[in-house]
Amino acid sequence: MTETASGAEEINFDGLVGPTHNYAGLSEGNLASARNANMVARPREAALQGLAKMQRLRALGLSQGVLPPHERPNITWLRSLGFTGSDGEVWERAWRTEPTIARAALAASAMWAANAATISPSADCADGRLHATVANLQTMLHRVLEGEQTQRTLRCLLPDEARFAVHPALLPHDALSDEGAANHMRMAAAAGAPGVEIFVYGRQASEAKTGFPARQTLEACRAVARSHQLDASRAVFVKQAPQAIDAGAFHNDVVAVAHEHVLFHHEDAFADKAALYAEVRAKAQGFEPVFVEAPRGRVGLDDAVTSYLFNSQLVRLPGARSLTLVAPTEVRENNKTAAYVAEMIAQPNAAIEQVEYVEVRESMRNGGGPACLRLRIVMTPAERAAAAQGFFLDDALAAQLEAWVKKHYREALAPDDLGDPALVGETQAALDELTRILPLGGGFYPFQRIGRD
Ligand code: SUG
Repeated sequence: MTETASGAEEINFDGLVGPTHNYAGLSEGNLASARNANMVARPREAALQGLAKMQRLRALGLSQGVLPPHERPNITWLRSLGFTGSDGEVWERAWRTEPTIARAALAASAMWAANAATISPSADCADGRLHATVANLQTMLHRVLEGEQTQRTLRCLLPDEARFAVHPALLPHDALSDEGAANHMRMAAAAGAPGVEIFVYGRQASEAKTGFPARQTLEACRAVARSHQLDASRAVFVKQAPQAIDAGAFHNDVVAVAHEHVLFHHEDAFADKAALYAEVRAKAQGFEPVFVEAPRGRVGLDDAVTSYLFNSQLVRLPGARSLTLVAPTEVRENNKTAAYVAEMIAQPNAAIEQVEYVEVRESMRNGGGPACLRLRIVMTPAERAAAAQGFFLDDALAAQLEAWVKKHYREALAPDDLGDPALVGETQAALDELTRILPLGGGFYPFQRIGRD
C-alpha cells in the first residue's frame, strides 16, 4: 500500500527542464554526457518529454509535483567573477574568454531533481519533522551552482518550519561530497511507516582516488543522517562497488532503486551485498525486505548503464498488488534488458509485476533517466496541506507549463548557438513569466532583483 493509516504518500517532484538544455560533455564518469558532447540539443522537446512523463504518472493515479528550472546562464555568478556590462555583454564575454566557466553557467542540470536534496520523511526523524538537506553537488563545477536556488525552492515548497526542516547544503568540499537522493534509498512497510534509510557512498574522505569520480562520501552521508535525526537502528551506510562507478554508474540510482519493501538492483551495485541484505533485514520494522537482483550474466553493467534499467521509478499504482517499474524506452530497445524485464514481471508473485515505458530521450542523452528527473518527498496529509499548493501538478498547471514551454523554448540549440547574447534575454523572459505560473514570487530569480547597468 502506498497509503498507511496516516495516509502518507510518496510524491514525485520533477525538475522542469530549463530553456538552456544542451550537451556540453561536462560530467566526467557520466558516459552519456561524454558521448553526446556537442550534439544539437532540443530544449523544447526535452521539456515537453519531462512534462509528458509527469502527466503519465498522474494518469496512472499518482500525485506529482514540479520544481522550477534555475537561472541560466547564471549571470550573477559570472558577475561575481568580474564580468561587467549588460547581461547580454556579460554572457558574450564569458563565452568568448572563459569557455569552461561559461559552459558551467549555462547547464540546465537542475532538471535532475534526484540530485537536489536528500529527503527523510517525518516518520523517520526524531523531531517528527520532514527533513531535507540540499545537495552540495561539489564534484562538478556546473552542479555546485545549484544549491543556492534549490534551497530557496525547497523553502518555498516547504514553508512551515514547525513541520519542515530544510537544511542548507553541506560545505562544498571534497570530504563532504553530496549528491542528494540519487545516492539514498528508503525501504518501509508503507510510505508513512518508519523506514530503513540506505545511504550509498562511493568513498571515504581519506581514500585515495582512482578511476571515475566517486561523488558521494561516507562523511557526507553520516552528516545528513545526523542532521535529519535518524535513529541509528534504522540507518544503513553502504559502499557502492568501485567497478560500478568505473563502468559509468556515477550515482547509485544508475544501478539500484527501492520502494516500500522492494530493492531492485544490479548484482554489481554494492561493494558488499551480503552485508547490506543482512543489515536491512535486521533493521526493517514491520516488513520483510525483498531484494530483486539482476544478475550480471543477464544484464551486464554496460547494459545497465546504457539502458538505465535501474534508473526507473518504482511505484505502487492505486490498488495494485505489486509494484510497477516506470522505465525509459531505452530499456525496451536493448535486447538484454527488454528480455530481462519481460521475464522478471512474468514471475509468479513477482514483486515488480508491470512495466511502463516513458520517453525522456533528451535527458537520457545527458545521463538522466526517469528516476534522475524526480525528487521523492513522502508527505502526510497534514504536510501536503502545509506545502505550497502551486507546485502540485494538475491538468490546468500542466497545460499552462506546456504553453509556456512552447512560447519560450528554442526548438534546437547547437553548440554554435550557445554564445548568442540573445539567449540571455530569452531565458530571462521565460523565467520571469514562470514566477507567475509557479508560486515563486517576484524576485525569485536574481535577474529580477538586481537593477543592472
Ligand atoms: O550530474 N548530467 C548529470 C546527470 C545527473 C543524473 N542524475 C542522477 N543519476 N540522479 C550529471 O552528471 C551532464 C551535463 C552536460 O554534459 O551538458 C550532466 O550534468
